Amino acid sequence: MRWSSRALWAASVALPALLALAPVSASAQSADPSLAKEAKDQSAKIYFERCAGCHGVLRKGATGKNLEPEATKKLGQQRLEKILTLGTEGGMPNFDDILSKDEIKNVATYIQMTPDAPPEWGMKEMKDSWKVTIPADKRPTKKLNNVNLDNVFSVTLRDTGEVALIDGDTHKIWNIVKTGYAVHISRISASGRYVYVIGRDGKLDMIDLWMEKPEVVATIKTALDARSVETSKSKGFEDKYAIAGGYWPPQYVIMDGLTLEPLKIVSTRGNTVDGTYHPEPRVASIVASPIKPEFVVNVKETGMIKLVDYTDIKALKETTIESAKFLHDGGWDASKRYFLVAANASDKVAVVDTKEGKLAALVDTKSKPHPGRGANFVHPKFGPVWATSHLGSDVITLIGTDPEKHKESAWKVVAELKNHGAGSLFVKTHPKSKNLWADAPLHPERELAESVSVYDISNLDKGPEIINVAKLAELPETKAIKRVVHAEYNAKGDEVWFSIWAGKTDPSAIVVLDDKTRKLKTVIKDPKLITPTGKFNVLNTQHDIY
Ligand code: DHE
Repeated sequence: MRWSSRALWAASVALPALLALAPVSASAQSADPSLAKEAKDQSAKIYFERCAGCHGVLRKGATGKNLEPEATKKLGQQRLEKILTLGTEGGMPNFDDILSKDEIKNVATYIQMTPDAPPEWGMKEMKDSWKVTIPADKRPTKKLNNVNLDNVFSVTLRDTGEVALIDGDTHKIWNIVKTGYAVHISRISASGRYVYVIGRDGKLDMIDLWMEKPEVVATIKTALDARSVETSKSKGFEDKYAIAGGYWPPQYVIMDGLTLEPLKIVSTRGNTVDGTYHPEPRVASIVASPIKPEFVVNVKETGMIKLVDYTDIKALKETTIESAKFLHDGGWDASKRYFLVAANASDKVAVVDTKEGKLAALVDTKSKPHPGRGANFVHPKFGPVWATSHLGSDVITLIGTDPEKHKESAWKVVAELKNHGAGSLFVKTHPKSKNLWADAPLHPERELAESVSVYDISNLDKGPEIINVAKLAELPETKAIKRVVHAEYNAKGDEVWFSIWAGKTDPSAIVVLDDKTRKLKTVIKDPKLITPTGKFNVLNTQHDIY
């Protein structure tokens, strides 16, 4: 069922609210599973907030399985409730620590009902939502603070829709800035001055770090559901454009980098690599090439990687490269010529050669690679490698990335290191570090989700040290698992930071380890640090250092 009310289109409201207003579908009115309005509205909201990212708004499946009624009805109410409660080995997290029994029961019913399609979001809606709070010519002409901007961290406070800007030199919160709903990632402009923050509701906020206290200087709602943002980085285009990728509607929008004025919207709907039409090919990761005026736009469901040449956006050139379905996150190799992106539900990593504009390889891996940006280092035997951990398997995969000097290892899995568990989301190292870190926050077992593995990259055979990072924070016992997530280095590369992602009402913290000794350096605690997750160090994010 599609939406009709134009009034809704114009309203700048979040997708859950729109889904909640959806009329009950025809099949739901028949003898099929059904819910009373209130329970349906609540389940639609939970589905959007907790499930749609992996399974899709239309429930066609991606990182998570297809959840259209044909599939879910076969599983049945009881089995669905069990999966929602306990999670699965395949990477589906357990929800018994955040949802009540009734909520789980209703969501299990909801996903057996026909999905509702939300409205589109075009130029008019974007322009109506666009606001420049401080015009470019009214902004500071020089830096008005004494903070070392290279070492500022923009930290996602997932459940409050804010980012905490933390001064990495003093470990103190500099400012907390209101952003979009369930804010997802931050990226930094080529100059290092602006932080662009995208919420899951598609709200993009641009923060000026030159202000005495950084604040939002421009904002726009780019989509109803979104995950990615990036800025132009090639020579001559520094800070010129921003790009945001939509999950819904499936499209990307290129904006003016200083004002966020929307300039061009491009739909990503189309055919998958198998030739089947897909109505919801969502934009997953986006990176800007530092050497070419190009964005690499990874389209999840179709498996198409688009090299978007932004030299002339009125005559936009897209090179569409076929790879594998369900593209998700990825990062550059050390030379920044090759982009490696996980096609996670296909158990593959696609490698794009951005210099030649073609696919360099499709590498088979263990179940559901999930690298974040991945980690680059020089392996003692195989030369330069890029690493990813996995949602669905307890390994860290190393892929050779140097086709010139290490041809025999290039684009091959040269080693699989043991991670302390599956359910991993991120690996990280730094050019100045000897350590390779991997988390496992989505593991259903508390001890494993609260720990990280760390390898000495000059002696990988020694095996990992496993550190329970959550314990180091000395937080009170809670029902919710204190999921330890997302390693990020400081600008010097001598500290590694981890977030404790606990319940919305639980006290939380960021644990800072001395990278060399792997010992605790400090714990950043503050009642305002609610559900911290991703952390984006300005220098490392600006220059793609990982
Ligand atoms: Fe993310 C990156 C999508 C859930 C924290 N996440 C990404 C990217 C995508 C994505 C497409 C790559 C962006 C880029 O590089 O341009 N994430 C999704 C989802 O669809 C998913 C699975 C489910 C959802 O409903 O959103 C999802 N992500 C999460 C979380 O639950 C995490 C762990 C906590 C949170 O804050 O929401 C989370 N995702 C992150 C982080 C990055 C990220 C920290 C950036 C990694 C980096 O180092 O660059």
